[in-house]
Amino acid sequence: MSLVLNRRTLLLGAAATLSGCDRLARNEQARELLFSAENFHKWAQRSLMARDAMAREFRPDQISPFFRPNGTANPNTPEYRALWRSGFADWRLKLSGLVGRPLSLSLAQLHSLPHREQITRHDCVEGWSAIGKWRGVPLSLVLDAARMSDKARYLVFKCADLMGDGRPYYESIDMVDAFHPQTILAFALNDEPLRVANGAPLRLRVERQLGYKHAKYLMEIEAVDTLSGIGGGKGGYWEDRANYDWYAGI
Ligand SMILES: Nc1nc2c(c(=O)[nH]1)N[C@H]1C(S)=C(S)[C@@H](COP(=O)(O)O)O[C@H]1N2
Ligand SMILES: [Mo]
Repeated sequence: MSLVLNRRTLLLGAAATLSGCDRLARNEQARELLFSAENFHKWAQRSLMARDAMAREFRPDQISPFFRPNGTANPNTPEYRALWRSGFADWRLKLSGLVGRPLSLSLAQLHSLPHREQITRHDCVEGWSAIGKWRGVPLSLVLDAARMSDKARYLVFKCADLMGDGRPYYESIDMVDAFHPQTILAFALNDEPLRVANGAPLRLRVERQLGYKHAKYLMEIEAVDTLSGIGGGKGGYWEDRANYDWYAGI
């Protein structure tokens, strides 16, 4: 199943289910509250309960002793090596596309934002899984800071690594996953800074999706209204290359 939604269609859906609320909607203050990005995930939760359910979280004693790296274990490009050498001091995460305020965030800035910690199970299509404790910034906070446009339907995650065929790894998610409370930009795994093998300095955790959606080595997040024209047009490296499902919900 693949749902094509933006914030407005979702809110309209939510409003439709709230019959008898017209009077409330006519009130300007209420309207502002309804349409503020800060409150978006709450509304998504009400209108699309299944999509917005929380992924299971585990206890510390259930953490896997080793979180196996998969796919690229080191981007190893000249650009990435230079960033790594400086301890990622010169690395920036760009927020671009359909946003009111494009951002360029340093690791220090991301560290200064509120964090979330979650112990979750990562499931790879190749048939293995691992439980890890992730720490990072809720993606919704960054999207609110960038004043994402109502026209945005997807976020595209651009990575630092090139794959065997020379194409860059990338992924994309819709707004339901973007504003999900467990969707974070993670910079730590098991209480240590993210290792290169697991996506340093920053990776996506999108816990209701299979492993390949969790883009590592993040460089840029672009808000777009269509995925056509990006990469092969199917929304991700493996979607383009091997016909993996774009919607890989678990
Ligand atoms: N940039 C980038 N992100 C990526 C990959 C990759 O090769 N490059 N592999 C994906 C796959 S298939 C999986 S299962 C997970 C593996 O994450 P890990 O290396 O921390 O185990 O990262 C995903 N994100
Ligand atoms: Mo995977």
